[in-house]
Amino acid sequence: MPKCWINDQAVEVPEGTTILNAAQSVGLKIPTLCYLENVQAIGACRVCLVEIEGIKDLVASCVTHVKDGMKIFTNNRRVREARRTVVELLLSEHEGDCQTCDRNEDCELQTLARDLGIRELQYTGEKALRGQDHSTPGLVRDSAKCIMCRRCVTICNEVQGISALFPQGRGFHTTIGPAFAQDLDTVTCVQCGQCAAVCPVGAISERDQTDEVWAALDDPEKTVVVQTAPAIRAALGECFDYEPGTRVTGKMTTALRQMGFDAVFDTEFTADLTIMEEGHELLSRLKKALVDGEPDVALPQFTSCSPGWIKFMEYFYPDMLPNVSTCKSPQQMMGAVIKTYYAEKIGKRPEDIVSVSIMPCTAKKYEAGRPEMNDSGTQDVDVVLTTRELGRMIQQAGLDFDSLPDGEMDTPLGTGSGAADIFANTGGVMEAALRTAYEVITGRELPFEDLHVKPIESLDGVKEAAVTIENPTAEWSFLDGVEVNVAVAHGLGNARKLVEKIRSGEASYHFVEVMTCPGGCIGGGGQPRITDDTVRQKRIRAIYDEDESKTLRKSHENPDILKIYEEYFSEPLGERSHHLLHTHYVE
Ligand code: HC1
Repeated sequence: MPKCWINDQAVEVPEGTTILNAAQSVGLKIPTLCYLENVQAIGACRVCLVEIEGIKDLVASCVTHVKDGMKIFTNNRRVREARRTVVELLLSEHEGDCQTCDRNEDCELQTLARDLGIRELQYTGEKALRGQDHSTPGLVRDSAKCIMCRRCVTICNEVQGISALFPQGRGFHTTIGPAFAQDLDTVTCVQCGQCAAVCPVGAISERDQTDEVWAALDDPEKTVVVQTAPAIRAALGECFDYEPGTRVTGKMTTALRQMGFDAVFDTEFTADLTIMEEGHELLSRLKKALVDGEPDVALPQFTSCSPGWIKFMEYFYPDMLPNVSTCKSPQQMMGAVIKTYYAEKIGKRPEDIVSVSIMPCTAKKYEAGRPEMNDSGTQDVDVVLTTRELGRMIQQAGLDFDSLPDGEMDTPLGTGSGAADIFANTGGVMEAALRTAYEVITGRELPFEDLHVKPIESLDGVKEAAVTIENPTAEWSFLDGVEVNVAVAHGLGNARKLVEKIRSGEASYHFVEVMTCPGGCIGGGGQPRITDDTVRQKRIRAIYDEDESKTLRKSHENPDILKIYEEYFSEPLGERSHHLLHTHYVE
């Protein structure tokens, strides 16, 4: 192990460790605007400069490896002045409308300028002409704020494998965006928002729709109903400086009620409904293939709750769309249920209701506006807000989040099982489905410790598990001894690898879960911004804690789910379900 001295402190690190990581390992922070743990280390921003004794020029610590005997200075006068100059030059080019920027007080450049003591701009002059892009429902780009850090380019190309963003032009006139300076809606952008989640400044953000929601809340003629996604409860607290992974379900519910929502519902209710529908859809496909001998049954079945993934399949693998479950996402099932079943219960017409959802995802904004999502006769979900937008609304409402008491969601659409909680984590939809499907087939509980399917719970990009069916009930006897093979991918780059293997026949499964974002929805593009896996892990743990804290941990045992089938849908895959809960996707 090389031993070096960082600011006179002896540090031993494994071979190949960068100076940036070595400093972090002993609690020394070196600022950076372009580094992304495990994803990008390119020394583009030059903010992480350090001095090495005996070397003339300062070096970028994110791309320089520690060598035995190195003497490194991370914060001496020379380093501080160089860093300051780098940031002053970035500020000279940056569109500095900080007071009105949605990243005000949440901007890495602003924070760094403050930390470096920059109080006035040293350099002013010509600014490159760069434009704005409002072409998509999910995202807004303002290139005048871009600092060319390349984080968005790397995440879009190397992690998501979408390749919608590139550096173009040269030198001062370089811009980052879709090829030939087109807008995002002309390229294969799936609006996952991972670019917005890693952008250090306000160059890419979610489309802000908070004003639309305030207008609805102020309209006495409207009943304004809100649903909250599983992943919000593990991350919203970060908007109020809570430790990542603090569960804030109760405070969030109270905040929403105090802001004026007429009813607060849980997307987890329709996550449970999804398991009922999607599980039965899978069993029906298996029956057609194994009993009826139908030749063209599309297997494996792919999950369909993540809208970026759906768009990905439509763009890149349209021939495999029959494999995608016909189930709408839980967000869209809730939208349809609110404007039909719930509307009937409260004696309202669908057009009298404004249905708002709080999602960790920018693609959900796009999903809500898809033409297929109007089965109530009006748009089923009217407005989608991200976790970050909800955080801003709570601040605008003047609520002291910390002192809010815990509230309970409303009935009948506010109850979710532990299986629905874990939808937020990569592997969670699959585990939830197996908890129910195994029990439907055998009458017995999934035979895994604490109901967890451990092989699919990690942050590995592609994961597999197998469950052998033993002693099924008479109805499912054709599955006796069948090993059900499942796979899980998160992040679209991993999804592409998995789909390619399935397509080529190299791998074969019965059921496959894909979530668009790294880590699943807990790492969604609309969540409080993160640049490393530590926060993802904490959110994932918080979600499993929520699941394990419940006695209701299986979707098919949710009493309100049983009730809605009894009162409204009759049975999974029935006629009304077909109309309201399922859809089809187009090439
Ligand atoms: Fe998700 Fe889903 S898990 S897609 O990540 O299936 O966004 O949280 O709400 O719809 O339930 C998102 C989260 C979310 C849906 C559910």
